[in-house]
Amino acid sequence: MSELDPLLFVAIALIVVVLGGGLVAFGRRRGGPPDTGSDGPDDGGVDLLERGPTPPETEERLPEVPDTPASIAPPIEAPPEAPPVEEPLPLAERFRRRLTRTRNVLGASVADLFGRGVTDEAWEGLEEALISADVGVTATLEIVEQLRTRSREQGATSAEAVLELLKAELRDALGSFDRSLTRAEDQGPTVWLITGVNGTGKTTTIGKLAALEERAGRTLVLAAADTFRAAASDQLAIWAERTGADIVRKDEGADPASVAYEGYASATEQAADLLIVDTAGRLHNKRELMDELGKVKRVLEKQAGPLEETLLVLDATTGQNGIAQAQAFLDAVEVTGIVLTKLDGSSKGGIVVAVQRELGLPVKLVGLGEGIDDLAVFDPELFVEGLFSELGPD
Ligand SMILES: Nc1nc2c(ncn2[C@@H]2O[C@H](COP(=O)(O)OP(=O)(O)O)[C@@H](O)[C@H]2O)c(=O)[nH]1
Ligand SMILES: [Mg+2]
Repeated sequence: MSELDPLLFVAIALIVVVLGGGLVAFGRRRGGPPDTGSDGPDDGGVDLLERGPTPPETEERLPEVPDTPASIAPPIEAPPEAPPVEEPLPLAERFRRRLTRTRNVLGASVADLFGRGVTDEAWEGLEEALISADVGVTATLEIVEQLRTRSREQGATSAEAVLELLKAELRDALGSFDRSLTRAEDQGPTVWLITGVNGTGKTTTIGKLAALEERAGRTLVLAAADTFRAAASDQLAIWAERTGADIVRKDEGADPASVAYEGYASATEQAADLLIVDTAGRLHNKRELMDELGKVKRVLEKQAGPLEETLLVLDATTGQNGIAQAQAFLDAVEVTGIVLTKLDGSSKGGIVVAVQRELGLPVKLVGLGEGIDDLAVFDPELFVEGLFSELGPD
């Protein structure tokens, strides 16, 4: 008999385990979704929601089931409404984050170079770094020359001291322009004409601008005067929808000037605050480009008088090439300011210095990403800080 005791004990234990397991399974079937993973999330959700009569039980039991598959839980919650990704990052932080690639070229090298003393090699290294960041050869030579003089005068012996002087020099090189976007004084809608080579970011910039303007409570019309491809006006239409702006568009191949014309007429009729005109930027024939852009501008000016802004969009990732391309546009229309896009993806952020210097125009806006909020009024102070912020106190 005594030999049977352990067997009996095992048998009882088995019964308890089996019964217990059954109870848990029963409990799960009643109070929570099965953990087999075979049910899709929808089934689980419906199953739970339909069990109306015993809500308190259901609610109490849910937390008791430790291994409820995560995929089944969401349907109980409200459907995932796209969370407002309002990221109210301060502008300084945005510049800092988005300038990483240029900072890797420029900021890091300043620390490396001057960490071992203010030497001739360090100055040469700085020259190279500035040229790699596309500040431009002439501007670089001038900046470094000035910097050497100043650091001698001020007895700068540390990397930190040189860095402070370099920042001041870059801020000087960026100058103090009025970078605000001009608006019509009183009557008639403000008109901003957006030009630039294809792919530089015109349409995206217009979308971002529309968002800013709508948020500021202004009403606007977008004119899709890039009629070269249907996709171009489709893209603008998507931005119009996203931002709540009105759009005037025509079929592919329509006369861009007539789209601009109708855009202004519509903006006037609606008493909108602003008309932004998108254009095509094909460059295989400069004559054609000049004719087309010139005509769009003339037609608009006939209606509206001098345009408040004619912005030229340049892609920062193309560096010095972008500046060469710009000339065709400057010959075609009188440009009032530059929009420098894709600073976030470029290690050539120094191009801001070169652009202003070589074109004699202010960089008014910069693109810091593809998102709707990734457009900023260019701020030399924040830009320079952003380039070197890893070195300074955080
Ligand atoms: N990373 C980055 N991409 C940009 C920026 N601006 C525009 N883009 C992208 O550049 C591409 C061309 O832009 P689009 O507006 O169509 O250029 P458009 O041909 O001049 O109208 C698109 O993929 C945009 O998302 C920017 O500031 N940063
Ligand atoms: Mg476009």
